[in-house]
Amino acid sequence: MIIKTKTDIPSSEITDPLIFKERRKIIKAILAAMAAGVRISPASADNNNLAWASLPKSEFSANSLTPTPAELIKNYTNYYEFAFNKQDSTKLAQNLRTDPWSVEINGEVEKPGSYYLEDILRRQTLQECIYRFRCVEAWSMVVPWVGFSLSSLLKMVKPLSTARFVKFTAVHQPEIMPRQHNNAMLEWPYAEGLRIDEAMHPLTILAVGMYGDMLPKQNGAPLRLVVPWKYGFKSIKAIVKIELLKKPPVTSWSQFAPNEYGFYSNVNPAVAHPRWSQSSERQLGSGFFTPRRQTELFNGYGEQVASLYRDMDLRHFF
Ligand SMILES: Nc1nc2c(c(=O)[nH]1)N[C@H]1C(S)=C(S)[C@@H](COP(=O)(O)O)O[C@H]1N2
Ligand SMILES: [Mo]
Repeated sequence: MIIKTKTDIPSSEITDPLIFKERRKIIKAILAAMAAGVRISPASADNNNLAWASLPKSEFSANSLTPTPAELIKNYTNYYEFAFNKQDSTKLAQNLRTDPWSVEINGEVEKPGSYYLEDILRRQTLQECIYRFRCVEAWSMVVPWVGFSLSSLLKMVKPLSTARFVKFTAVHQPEIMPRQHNNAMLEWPYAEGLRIDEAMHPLTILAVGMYGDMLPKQNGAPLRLVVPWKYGFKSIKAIVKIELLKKPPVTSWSQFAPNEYGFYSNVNPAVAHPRWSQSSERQLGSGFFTPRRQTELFNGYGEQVASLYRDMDLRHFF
């Protein structure tokens, strides 16, 4: 199977079809090499997690944040292609084949093409990014993602000056995704979007791993977006297409309920969801008596991102 690419990647660097079957291994090896010096940290050994101690840390990884236990992150997932219920979506997501995987990148770029994930990864620097994650349903967690900045991928394909927005499209596989099969709720495939400056912001990453290992399928393997200052639904899982556009894309949730899920959807405690308050959040894994956390504007990343929204009125912001 040959995927045509219009890229400047020398052919020697494009994966040989003979090692096609080894893709998963290659990606694992890339992760491992990045993390040279695996050790088990006493703190996480209880959870059966390997802490890949020397994976370089993103400058935005706050040391003050304690990651939510992996078992919780892995078992409490929103993946509506599979199920509405968080346990069922975790289980059914195991049916997704994530290997081989390629991403089509097109639109307002100099180098459109279909890129194999491992060819993308070879050119990226993986980092550990410990980020807060806030779902619009008012729960939150802290996730130690492994990923690379979206901007460095976009730079690889050279956006044209006409590129003003980026649209992301998730995989469409109704055979294994029951709710796509039934046409339930959203227009499938799941699609999300960012303004180009949001996409180029260094906080915005594409994640391929979590807790120093490959991303679990239910958490969006093999490639998902993470935009930590926006509500979780913007962080689209299982991306197969990235388009650079002149106009704002139609996105699944804002198409479904425009008055509840806006295109921007920046975390904002002052703007209530029509059906519930956004002023506080339940932290996954916190004890019964732990008070809810006060939600912060831009999920606590205001210092980094507030300037992107200088001209906008935060009171009408969703
Ligand atoms: N393709 C796809 N991406 C998705 C979703 C989804 O249903 N399908 N759910 C979103 C929502 S609502 C949230 S809160 C996060 C959840 O990420 P997690 O399951 O890894 O915690 O994924 C987002 N990305
Ligand atoms: Mo969500």
